[in-house]
Formats: sequence, structure tokens, C-alpha cells
Amino acid sequence: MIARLTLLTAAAALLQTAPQPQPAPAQLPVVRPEIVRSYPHDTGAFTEGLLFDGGRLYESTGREGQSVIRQVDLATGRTLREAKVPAGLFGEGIVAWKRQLFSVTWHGGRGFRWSLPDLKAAGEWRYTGEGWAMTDDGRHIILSDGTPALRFLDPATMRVARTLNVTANGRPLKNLNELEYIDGEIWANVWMTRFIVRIDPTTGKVKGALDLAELVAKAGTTDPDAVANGIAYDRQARRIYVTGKNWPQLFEIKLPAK
Ligand SMILES: [Ca+2]
Repeated sequence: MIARLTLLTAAAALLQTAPQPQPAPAQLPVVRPEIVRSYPHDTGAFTEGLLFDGGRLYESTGREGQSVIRQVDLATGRTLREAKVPAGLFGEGIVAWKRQLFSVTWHGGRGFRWSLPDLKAAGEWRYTGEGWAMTDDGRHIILSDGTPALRFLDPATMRVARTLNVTANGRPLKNLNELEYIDGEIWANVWMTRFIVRIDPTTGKVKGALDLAELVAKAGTTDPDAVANGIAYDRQARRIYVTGKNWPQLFEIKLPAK
């Protein structure tokens, strides 16, 4: 069913994460994605990042002592390979760049590099502030840290090339979490909400949002922290996948026809 809605409630829920109260009249287009297929997902996975690379699905998980980076079989949800993030660290997002996978951790600014596809430890890198998630636009690695600012890193040096300040209805939008670059847009789930926003990578403006109410209902979660922290785009097959922290399913979704 096509559900293209200008949901005051949805926009208000998004905007309550902005620093100032008093949301502007909400005109963000909000759609409910269609579920194409469902696959099993490990309910033990506290998902922090999801990506497709070379036809392979990778997932990172969080929590100290449970943080891993794994290759997952899409059809069965089974782990095919797994690498442990060093003890005492809370794993966050991942991005693939050439023959390596980069990962970040929540606090402490320690990032790691892993070989692809075998996930062998291949070194470390550093950044300032928190690390929440990453994706890439083909030129830069894009890093979120819970603030409204996305950092664009030069993959050769991992230094900040530019910063993008994200706004929704003219107001800064914080808690940008898991990222995925999809056909010229940056998609980000907003922590503690059931929404994914679609960000213009040039202006930082949120162009619209996806309301994941149906996915959250199917996942059967009531924990507001059990957000859709896994967004992956298979760039070859042009398929979008979404899962969440400890969700029993991983969904292929698509935007409703216009
Ligand atoms: Ca992703």
C-alpha cells in the first residue's frame, strides 16, 4: 500500500531530538517502506552497522565484550566469519573501502582496519570524538558521531576533508546513527526513533523520512533503543536491507512507488 504521508506526528518525533523545542510546521515527506522479503537475523546481534561489499553481507555489533565484525549469510542469518573487536571496546559502525573494512568504536577514538573478505586485523586508525557509524560516497568515508555533523574523511589519510551539518525543517538534527549512501543520498537512522532520514549530501537538508513502524512491529520490539541500526545497500543488485538491534528479522525494503 502506498502511504505517502505528511505526518505531523512523525516529524514531531524526529524533531524532538533537535536541541530546541517548538518544531516548525512539519512538511517533511514521510513514507512507509514496503517489505520485499524477510530473512532470519541473529537476535543476539546488537547491530551497530551493516553493509554489502562484493556480494557479501557484513555486520558489526556492539556492547563491551560482545563486539564483533562478521560476514553473515543473507539467506540463513548464519555467521560465516567473525572477528572480535579488542576487549573493553564498544564496537560501532563499519565501512568497506577497497580491500579493507574500517570500523569505529563508541568512545576513545580507536578505529580498526580489517582485511576483506577474510576479516584479519590489519591495523588501527584514530579519530576525535565519538564513533557511531560510517558509509562512503565513492570519494570519501562518511562518519557519524551522534551530533548533527557528518564528517567526510579522506580515505587515504582518514583526515577530515569537510563537515556536513544536517538539518530537518531548518533545525539541526542530532542522533544521526547508522549510515548508508544510496543513489546520491545519505540515509541515516535517528537513534531512539523509528525513522530513517534521507539527507542531501551537498546541503545537509533532510529531504524526507522513512517510517519503519511496520518493521518495528514485525520485529516485536518495544525497547526504544532497539533501533534500525543496520542499513545496507547492495549497489549491484540495487537492493536495500534493514535490520535492528536484536531483531529476529533482516528485511529487504523498497520505497513505495510515487
Ligand atoms: Ca550501512
